Order: sequence, then C-alpha cells, then structure tokens
Amino acid sequence: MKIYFAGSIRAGRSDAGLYLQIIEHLKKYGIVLTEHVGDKNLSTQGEDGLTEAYIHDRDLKWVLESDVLVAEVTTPSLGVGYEIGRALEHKKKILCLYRPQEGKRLSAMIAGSPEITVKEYATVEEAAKIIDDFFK
Ligand code: 6K6
Repeated sequence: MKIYFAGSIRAGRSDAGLYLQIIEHLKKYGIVLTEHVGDKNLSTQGEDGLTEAYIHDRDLKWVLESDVLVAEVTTPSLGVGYEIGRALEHKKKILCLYRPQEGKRLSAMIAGSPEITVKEYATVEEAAKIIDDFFK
C-alpha cells in the first residue's frame, strides 16, 4: 500500500510535529511516500537545490502512484488542496483530517465533496483511531 500524506509547507509549519506523528501511525498500513512533510527541519523557506517544477512533478508522480491520500487540512494550503483535487481526479481514496478551530471553517470544496472522507479530531490519539477505521 502506498500512502501520500499531504500537509501544509509554505502555508505554515506550525503543525509539523503533528504531521510527523500522523505519518508514524500511517506507516502501520504501508509506505508513506512523503515523509519529508513531517520533517520539523523543513521550514516554509525551501529545500536547497530543488526547483519548483521538480517539486511539482515529483509530488504529482507520487500522488498518481499512491493508493490512498491522507491530508491534514487544518492549516489551509493551496498545495494540499491541489493535491486533493488531482488525487480525486484519479479516483484515489482520500481521507482529510481536520481540527475544528474557533472562528474558522474548512473549505466547502473539501467539506462538501461526497468523494472525500472528512473527519474531525482533537488529539493525535483520535486521529490514529480515525486512520485505523479508515484502513480497516
Ligand atoms: C520546502 C519548504 C518550502 O519549499 C519547500 C520545498 N517544497 C516542497 N517540497 C515537498 N513537497 C512540497 C513542497 N511544496 C509543496 N509540496 C507539497 O504540497 C507537499 O506534498 C504538501 O502536501 C503540499 C504543501 O503545499 P504548500 O502550498 O503548503 O506548500
């Protein structure tokens, strides 16, 4: 099973530690192609030597290769939204994890899509349980 984990990079790295914990849990179910998304040393500023086109083409190839896309969507990210849309286009199974925030709401284009499973959670333990149920 190949899993694409999507989480904010340039839209903000405040949840990077949480992404790492989710990725560690996802590894129970297969290969996570995008472990770098949980790397706390990866800032919003960039990886040396990688062009925008290289990142786009590599990540899109991984989206197409994957069986499942799991996205943490609490921090709204253009890149994550794009990846979800491309995965949907290719009929991938998609799970979005969202922590409800005071005064904010998840985009209707994610929350309102019948092909996307959206689950709300508060703790990493809850996220792990949602993942277990999704992969059952
Ligand atoms: C690191 C820091 C800034 O730029 C980088 C290098 N960029 C990326 N490296 C790897 N994956 C990326 C990069 N930029 C976007 N992505 C993909 O888009 C990841 O798979 C994330 O799921 C998503 C994040 O998009 P933004 O719009 O938040 O950056």
